[in-house]
Amino acid sequence: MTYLAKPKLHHPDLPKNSIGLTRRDYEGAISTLCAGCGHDSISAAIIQACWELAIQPHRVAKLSGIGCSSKTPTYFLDKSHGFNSVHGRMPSVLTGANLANRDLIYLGVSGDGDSASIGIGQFAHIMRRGVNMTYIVENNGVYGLTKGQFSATADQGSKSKKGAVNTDSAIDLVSLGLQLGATYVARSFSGDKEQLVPLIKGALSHRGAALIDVISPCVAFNNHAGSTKSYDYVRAHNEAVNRLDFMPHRDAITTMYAPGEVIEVTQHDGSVLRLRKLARGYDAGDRLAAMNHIATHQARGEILTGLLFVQADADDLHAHLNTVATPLNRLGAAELCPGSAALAAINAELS
Ligand SMILES: Cc1ncc(C[n+]2csc(CCOP(=O)(O)OP(=O)(O)O)c2C)c(N)n1
Ligand code: SF4
Ligand SMILES: [Mg+2]
Repeated sequence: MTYLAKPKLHHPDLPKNSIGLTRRDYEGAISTLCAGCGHDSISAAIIQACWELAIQPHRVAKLSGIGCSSKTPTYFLDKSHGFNSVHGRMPSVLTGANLANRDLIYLGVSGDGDSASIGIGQFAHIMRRGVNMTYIVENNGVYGLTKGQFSATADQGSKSKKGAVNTDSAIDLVSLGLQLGATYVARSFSGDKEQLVPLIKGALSHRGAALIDVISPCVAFNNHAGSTKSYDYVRAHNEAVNRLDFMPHRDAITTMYAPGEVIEVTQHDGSVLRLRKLARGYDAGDRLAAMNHIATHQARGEILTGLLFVQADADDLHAHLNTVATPLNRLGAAELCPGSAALAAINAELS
């Protein structure tokens, strides 16, 4: 059985958010992933972020491909819209849904195989088009669901559980996302909820393509010595450039840190990203510097995490295409069919 409903009973005194919902209201079915799988921690972080933001679950559309990671939308937000697509094809389905109804909050969940192997073409185009979404890659360096083959994000020289050495160069998804034009780019670790939850909140409030690459160890096939995606390796090589505090626009903004240590970035919806700098001189507003910084640390075997780049005033695909503001399902016959005179005028322009 792959689907187990959670009992609905819960403690009557569970804390409620500003719309009267408890964390339980953002949960899904009981997970059937392996105990200790990093993906379950990411689901918990998504639940926490949506609860803290007081998002109405029915306003979220969660989309995924195929893989253990792509199964996870079943385990959170069971009152949201969901679409489990084909391996590597989530981005095109998400793009279509977003173009048809811009009023929903789009959450794409994918794996490193799903996004960096079979789906890399789709990944590239959704980033460069600036589709308004949060795109989370649950990155374990292997095809977990099909029993642990190396994926395209496995580091060159890293070892499989059976001892095979990966000879291919790794694709670094945050570098790729930066190069392709994503306007909110972050990396985190499934074992660091304190870092991950605010990063998800910031991404959900960002307008444009928001990518979060989350290193998420696969305990069944990629958590041994020699792997660069194991819990031990990531803990030992994690270098955070900053720590993010997220403040929704309705909260009063108070200054808690000395100037120089903190940068505040106001997003288009009025929410504020407060970045506590950890790396000296790191500027999350400079795309080229971010790419350089990532590559420098990668060469030393370090994994750079935090909010790596943000462009707060970014536009999205709807702005690029100048689409109508009303979702298509709310347009009437008059708007959808302007009549033969208007059609004749358009045809005349083209002749
Ligand atoms: C078109 C197609 N090709 C291959 C497969 C087999 N397949 C299913 S999941 C998967 C890899 C999943 O890896 P990843 O996206 O990294 O997810 P994980 O299980 O590691 O979370 C593969 C190759 C498939 N389902 N569909
Ligand atoms: S096989 Fe790996 S990725 Fe899949 S559920 Fe188990 S630990 Fe997670
Ligand atoms: Mg994987």
